[in-house]
Amino acid sequence: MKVKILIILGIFTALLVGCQENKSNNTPAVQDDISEVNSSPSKEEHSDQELTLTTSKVKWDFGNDIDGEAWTYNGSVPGKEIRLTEGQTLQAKLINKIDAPVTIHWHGMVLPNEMDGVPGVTQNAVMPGEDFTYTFKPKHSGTYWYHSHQQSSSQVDKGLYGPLIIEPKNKSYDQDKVFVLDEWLLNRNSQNGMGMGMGTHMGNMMSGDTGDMDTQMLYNTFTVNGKTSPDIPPAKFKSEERVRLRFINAGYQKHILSLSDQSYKVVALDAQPVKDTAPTTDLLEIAPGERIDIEFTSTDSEDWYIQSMDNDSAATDMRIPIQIDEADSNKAVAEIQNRHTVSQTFLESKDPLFNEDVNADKTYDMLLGAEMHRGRGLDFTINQEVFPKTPTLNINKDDIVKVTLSNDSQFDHPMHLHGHHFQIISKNGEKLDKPIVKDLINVKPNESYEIIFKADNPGDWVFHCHDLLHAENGMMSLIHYNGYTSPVNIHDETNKPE
Ligand SMILES: [Cu+2]
Repeated sequence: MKVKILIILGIFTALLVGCQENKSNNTPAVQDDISEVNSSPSKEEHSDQELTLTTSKVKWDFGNDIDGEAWTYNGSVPGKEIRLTEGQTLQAKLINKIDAPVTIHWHGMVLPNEMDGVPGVTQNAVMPGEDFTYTFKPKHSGTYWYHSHQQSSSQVDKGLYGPLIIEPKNKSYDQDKVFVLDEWLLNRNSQNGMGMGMGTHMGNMMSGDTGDMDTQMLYNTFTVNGKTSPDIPPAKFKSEERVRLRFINAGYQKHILSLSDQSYKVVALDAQPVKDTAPTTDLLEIAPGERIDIEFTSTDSEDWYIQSMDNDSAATDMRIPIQIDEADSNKAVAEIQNRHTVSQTFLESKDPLFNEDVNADKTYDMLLGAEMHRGRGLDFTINQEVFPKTPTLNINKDDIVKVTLSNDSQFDHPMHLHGHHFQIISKNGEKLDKPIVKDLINVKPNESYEIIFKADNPGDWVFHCHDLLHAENGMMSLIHYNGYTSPVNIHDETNKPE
């Protein structure tokens, strides 16, 4: 099957490059009704949370009469939802019961380098039958997730991921739900996945947004918390409840979500709180690896859906029923027309890293490219090289580092920096007047961004595209703190950090 995919992908990318030249049976993992409002601080608040994450292969029930093999943490897709309160330390023992080496990367977390879970960079991959204990104390509340970083394009694709939520000490909401989005290539009874992909995505090509077309063509099923519609369990709210929804994109293509006529506020991006904004009914666009938190007060109108507005035949799979207590049960799929997507550059982080213009000690230009190679398919490059030949950014502790990301390809590149937050300071050469702090920025074709961060967490860190298929095919680089010596060897052949 993979050969077939590569051939079709090859044909398709040749087309695009040409254009350019002319110009499982399981219980649901995510808990319901987790938070209690105004609960008094529990005794456990400052104690450690110890847990075990055991990898296993399962036959997973995706819903809608579709099943298939998944690789899991603790037997479910997504893996166990981990919740801590600010101030708690997490101690997670990974036990590997799969016949392949694995790790856990704690996506978005600022933590000590040796806990970052990148094989060959921060640790050796955890071999079958072995274990590794990760211990760290999260610095900031927010929405995070965890996933394997060993051959991650394949292992995350198979389901080795889960949500990690750090709750603030004072909550502003009554209900808190996590939705982890993903795409799969599955055997669907009445449909031929690959054929369907090629045909329907041509429509997308015509509409102009082709940024993740290469990846879209590989999948035929969308899931939310491991389930596909109509088997995504409803989220149930009471009228007048304050609701927080946390969206995590664990897949490799961006998703556009409509919240029907429910007006809401974006309250956090990549776990960074944003300043209060006017409520909106705009569409939410969430890039691979990204997290967006929203809040709203549920009203006693009729039931509704959160639904994918992706120009993709699998969009109807991604439809989350919202049930309001005592509402008319006239659930209808709303017609959503002419809505914009929320522009992140209009939002403002509550806690900027830098309050004023600062001079960078180090600057680095990262040119993101794609190059066709006969026999090998498409390389995704940084400054015309593929990892591990991509240039390493050598920095000193306490440097202020400015990176200019420029996308010279026809594909989206959601670039993710490990171990640090960065502040976006300009888009397409224009300075942003509102600071935005993130750990991932989706750089679309022909876009450029300047980002800036403080080198305050010594180690070796990867900076890579979170379309993990792109990372696998080269789009990854290292940030190295001068004087730091990694305890592990990237050239050890069992370690596959991409
Ligand atoms: Cu990419």
